[in-house]
Amino acid sequence: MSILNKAFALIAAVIISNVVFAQGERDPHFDPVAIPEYTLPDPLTANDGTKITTAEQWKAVRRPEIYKMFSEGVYGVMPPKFETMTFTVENVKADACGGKATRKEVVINFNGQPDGVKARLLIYVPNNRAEGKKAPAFLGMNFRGNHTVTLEDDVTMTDAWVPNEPKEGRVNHKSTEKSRGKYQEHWRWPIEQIIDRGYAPCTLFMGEVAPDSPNEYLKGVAKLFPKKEVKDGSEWRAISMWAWALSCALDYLQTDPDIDGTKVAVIGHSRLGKTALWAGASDERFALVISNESGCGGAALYRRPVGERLGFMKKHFPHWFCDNLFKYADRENDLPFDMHELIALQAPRPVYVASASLDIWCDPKGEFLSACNAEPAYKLFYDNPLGDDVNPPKMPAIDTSVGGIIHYHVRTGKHGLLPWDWDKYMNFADKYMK
Ligand code: GTR
Repeated sequence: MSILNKAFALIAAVIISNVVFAQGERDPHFDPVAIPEYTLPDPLTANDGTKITTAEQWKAVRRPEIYKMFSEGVYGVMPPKFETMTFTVENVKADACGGKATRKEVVINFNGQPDGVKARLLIYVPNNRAEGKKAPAFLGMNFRGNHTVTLEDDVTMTDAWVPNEPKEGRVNHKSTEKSRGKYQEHWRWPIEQIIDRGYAPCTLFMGEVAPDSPNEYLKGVAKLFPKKEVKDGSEWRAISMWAWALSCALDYLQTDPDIDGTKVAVIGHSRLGKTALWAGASDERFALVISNESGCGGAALYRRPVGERLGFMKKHFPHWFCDNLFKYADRENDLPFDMHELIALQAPRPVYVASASLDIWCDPKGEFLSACNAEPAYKLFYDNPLGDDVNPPKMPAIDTSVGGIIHYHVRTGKHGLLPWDWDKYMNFADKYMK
């Protein structure tokens, strides 16, 4: 080895060991080289061995089979929605964001009872629209409350449980005035950027639906349902509750006179990216689905032992997934499905999967391969769903948005949903939602 090569090797070792060190408990699975061979389940082989060759067979036979595996084996079974659900529009402001948008808050009362569980949907409709034209929309949850994603000081502050962070104005699990507009830099909803592109940003706080804590998550919409007596490991958990609420929010959006309810994209980052994929799979009315760095339990393939693994999730996030999934902790290769089939469930709708170059925890390559391996299902509907510029297993160049109706990018940098990502999502949406 030349001196120069030795120097490079040393620098690489230092960088890798720093990443490992920084990841603490996440160390054991950070190993960019040792990926054993694996075979992905074929999305087009039905449970009885039949080969699926047409879109009709996919819709009637295979899609329901795959959906059932994810429902009973990953996120838990969602109950039906209440026919008595109500929506009340409040706090309307016609000249929000310097006149660019009309803001409204919609109180969703999930069972319509006076003491029912409620969540507020925050909506900004762009004012600059052609006469009578309804706006396409992006719907997704936020991490810390609607009042944290906007600088407007009259948006209702959530009184739901929040994780403590005194520096950001969250104490005793409650939000304070100090938390207004303090949305985490990397989890952002760039409201004006979205409005300027002609889309309506629509968001609700995950904690009003199911607080994001193993000890608290049953204190949201779960309260509305009787406890199941027979437990078979498929009971719904927080991600299913969040996805269920997104579908309730879509019910409202389809009635809003200013929104085009047939053009609503569902989007989410990280744990909410897992949620967006599950919401898209569960409610086919979503016109387009976006997974931003959803990682393990989202787009990333379980069969690649890179980044987060099921054993870690079982310990830290037992309230996200149903118990049946955790039976596969440390034996992910035995799973009867893999996450490319969750992407396949989005077919034939446009789907965008994205990663960040330093976000090893989410396994960018696993997310990319998952998107690519959803292709057989999309091929039942389109000639060239991946487009000409995607050549799996080779990762596309960094900071390049690639693909066809299945789209992908890996952005430079860390875990986060940045304006750059939004720009690419809106370029993609422009093709299908305008
Ligand atoms: C991490 C978790 C990931 C991801 C992320 C997030 O701690 O391990 O699966 O969901 O949180 O949501 O930001």
